Amino acid sequence: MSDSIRSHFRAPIRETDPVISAALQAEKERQASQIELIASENSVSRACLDALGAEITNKTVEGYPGNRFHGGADYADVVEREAIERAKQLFGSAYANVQPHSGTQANQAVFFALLKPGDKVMSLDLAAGGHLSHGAKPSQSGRWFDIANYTVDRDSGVLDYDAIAAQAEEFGPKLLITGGSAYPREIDFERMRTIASGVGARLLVDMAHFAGLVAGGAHPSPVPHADIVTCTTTKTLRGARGGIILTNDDDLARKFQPAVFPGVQGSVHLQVIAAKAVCLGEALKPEFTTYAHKVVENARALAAALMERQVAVVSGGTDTHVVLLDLRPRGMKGQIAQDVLMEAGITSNKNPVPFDVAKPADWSGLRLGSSAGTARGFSAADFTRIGETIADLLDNAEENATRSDAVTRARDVVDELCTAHPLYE
Ligand code: DSN
Repeated sequence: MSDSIRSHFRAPIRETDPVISAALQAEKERQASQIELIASENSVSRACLDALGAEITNKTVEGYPGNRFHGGADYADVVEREAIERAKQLFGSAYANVQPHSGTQANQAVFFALLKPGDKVMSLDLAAGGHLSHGAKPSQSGRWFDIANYTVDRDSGVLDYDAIAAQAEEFGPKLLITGGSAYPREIDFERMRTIASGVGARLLVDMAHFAGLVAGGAHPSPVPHADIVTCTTTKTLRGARGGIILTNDDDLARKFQPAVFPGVQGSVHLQVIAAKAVCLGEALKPEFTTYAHKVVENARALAAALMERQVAVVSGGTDTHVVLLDLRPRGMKGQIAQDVLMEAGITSNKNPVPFDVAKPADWSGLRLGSSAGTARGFSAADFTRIGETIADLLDNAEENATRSDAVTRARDVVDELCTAHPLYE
């Protein structure tokens, strides 16, 4: 074997590519030393990371288990079949497609299977917590389909089902979508089913954010009520980046197979399918039920600590992992809040609040989430402390005289909590 071939198969990245290796190492250290509150993030298991770095990444397959376009697919089939069976078992659905590369592509495949360009779709407004792939103007779904958005009640910040029913009656959507990226409350799936059926629409529930809570029994399941459920495996499900489509309807299942491949995707990312199988397997274990309940308990502790310090929380609390701060009463932009938290080592993201302006730089919200902190072992008391620390940062964010002391105080809390709860070796 030549030196160059030996090196190709054996030399670690730290020897072959110092630039990328250093960035990966720095990112690992960043995650270990910062408190991660971005609601769409989590910390996957060592086993998930192992799957993502496995040699199965070399394998090209198209099609589905038992019916591939390429040879040598025996182990690919084992992995994908296992992922499918685990997803079906975990969520109690008759069909699962685990190939979508992301939640957006899962939704794109559903659109491709059920709709023609110009068809009517009704979904939750982005500012009220919806998702880009549900018909936002800059996305393909917003360009190719006739979209109407429903929103939340202006006073309570929660969905107004009577208003949604009236709007659906008037608009007549072919597809009604609920779920999204920042709606913090439980959705009445039964009511949404009734509204969809009343106007002859299919109901799609995008549970990308709360799928892990459903898996762990900490949130009602949309699966018995929706025609289609999509999700990612990333967020509360604590796994690899990627999407899943679920349905109990055989006709829809038959449409989703060709809609994913070759409809909107090509070959399968098998290393990701393996990691999805791993995280779905983890979510089937009793420990995951404990984790999911703690995620909600911790988010509630975070929201309560913030509200105690006069930080407004959209809808007055949370039923999930999401805590959405409304900074309008403080006259503060989300970007300012994101920046001061970041300076202290707390990662979050600016977000619109319901009825907010369209321009991201002027959004008035800050989205927080408890999934990643809970994964590393933070307790409700820790989240109370994090809430108090964030309130202190927000109180001083725009005060030149006191900002840097507040950041120093917060950095001490972050260091203490991160040191007490290490991540990977
Ligand atoms: N939808 C984006 C978010 O919630 O942050 C990415 O998953």
